[in-house]
Amino acid sequence: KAPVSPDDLFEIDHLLDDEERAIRQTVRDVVAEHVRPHVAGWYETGELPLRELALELGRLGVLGMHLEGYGCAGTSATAYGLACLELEAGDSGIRSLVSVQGSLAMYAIWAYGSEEHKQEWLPRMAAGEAVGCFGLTEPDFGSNPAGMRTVARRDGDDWVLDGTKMWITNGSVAEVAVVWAQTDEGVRGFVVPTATPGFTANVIKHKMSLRASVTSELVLQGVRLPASAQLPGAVGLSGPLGCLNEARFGIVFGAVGAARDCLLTAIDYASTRVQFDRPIAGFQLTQAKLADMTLEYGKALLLALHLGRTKDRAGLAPAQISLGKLNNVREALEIARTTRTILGANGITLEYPVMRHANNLESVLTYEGTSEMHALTIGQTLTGQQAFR
Ligand code: TGC
Ligand code: FAD
Repeated sequence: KAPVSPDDLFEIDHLLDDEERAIRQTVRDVVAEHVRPHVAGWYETGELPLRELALELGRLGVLGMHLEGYGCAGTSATAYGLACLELEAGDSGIRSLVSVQGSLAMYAIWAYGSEEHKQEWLPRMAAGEAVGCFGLTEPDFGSNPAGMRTVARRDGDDWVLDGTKMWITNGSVAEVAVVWAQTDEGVRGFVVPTATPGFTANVIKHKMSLRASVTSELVLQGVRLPASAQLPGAVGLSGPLGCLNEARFGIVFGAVGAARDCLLTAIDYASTRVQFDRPIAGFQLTQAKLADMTLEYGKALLLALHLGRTKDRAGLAPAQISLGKLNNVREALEIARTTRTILGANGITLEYPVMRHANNLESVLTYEGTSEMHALTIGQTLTGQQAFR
């Protein structure tokens, strides 16, 4: 009998409508043409043509695609998730570019910005003509952003920002940074054009993960901004955490894309690699690995689709997003590692996508809330006991 693909085994296509299948195919085609042929090279050199990619992704319409108005497509959350899945099947770094642009920087402006902020930035960001970044993490405050030291002080009508942000995706290429800072009234967000005097961004080098992505340190030294730079709708830590909900949701789907790319690689390789005079796919131990990986892949995809449908119908509580991020990134990483064993020595090279995905997923496990933070969020919801502090 002809082999059946994991998606067909789970009858995934029947769970999607025509528009969702069309969006999925369009993004898959663009990834096949513009990402797959080049991504191993970008990963190896640690350099990627981010500007051209942003414009291509803008033409594709995925930058802020789930937002309404201002040049954004206003698709469902599920459709956005499916796009993230296809992008991350190419590389987590490409999905990161889209997450940070659409779900963090654009979402912050869309949800909390003034009409002037929206008019000024959103259409250009949706088109990929302006790149955004999101500065929450600091050198000494990652999981605990409440402790941030970056400050915004009033000086007459102006704001003056001082501080350092760390591990900021797109930081040194961005035209605009959404920066979170302490004020006398608590945490507030600011729209900072990166050309403002006192703003500098330094590329973080020597990464072993997310190498096809730009990660930077932001230094703000006396960055003077007009009163209008503050995001009027963001009050307290719920401002940045509200943006993280959007980006984490994209990762719930995205991680499944990286897992699929590994699983399909494993099936293909095992079918053609011959040892002891037969394809290794014919050995029971290999089949057990493929079966277990397919189970976890399918369960992760079904969970993502369920969360997508729930978000589109009624919205998601933070702990529900944590369920998806914790499970799907953890299982994707496990699938990448098991695939690596099936590929033997070939698995450690960039000839195959597997080690690249595995290394990327180490970052995905940590950013947007570590797996421990998501476990604690779920634990808090189940027990009513807060165990962070
Ligand atoms: P806590 O006291 O629980 O809450 C403070 C205020 O925030 C509200 N809140 C939320 N609001 C919206 N969405 C959520 N998920 C929320 N969680 C909490 C809460 O109701 C409260 O509101 P209010 O009005 O009473 O003030 O906060 P806490 O300080 O105890 O921290 C909670 C914790 C640990 C869960 C949170 O700090 C956290 O999530 N930490 C992880 C930090 C993180 O994820 N950073 C990510 C940085 S961005 C990034 O990684 C981009 S990677 C690139 C890419 O995406 O590709
Ligand atoms: P820490 O918070 O120091 O945690 C270290 C370990 O301690 C983790 O295992 C953690 O789970 C554990 N831990 C901490 N507190 C507890 C506790 N209470 N209980 C149990 N365990 C605990 N940030 C941005 O703001 N914008 C970006 O664009 C961005 N992009 C990123 C891109 C990459 C490639 C990476 C790697 C990170 C990026 N980040 C970004 C930062 C990311 O969000 C943080 O790395 C993450 O939130 C974790 O913070 P940390 O690295 O300081 O780890």
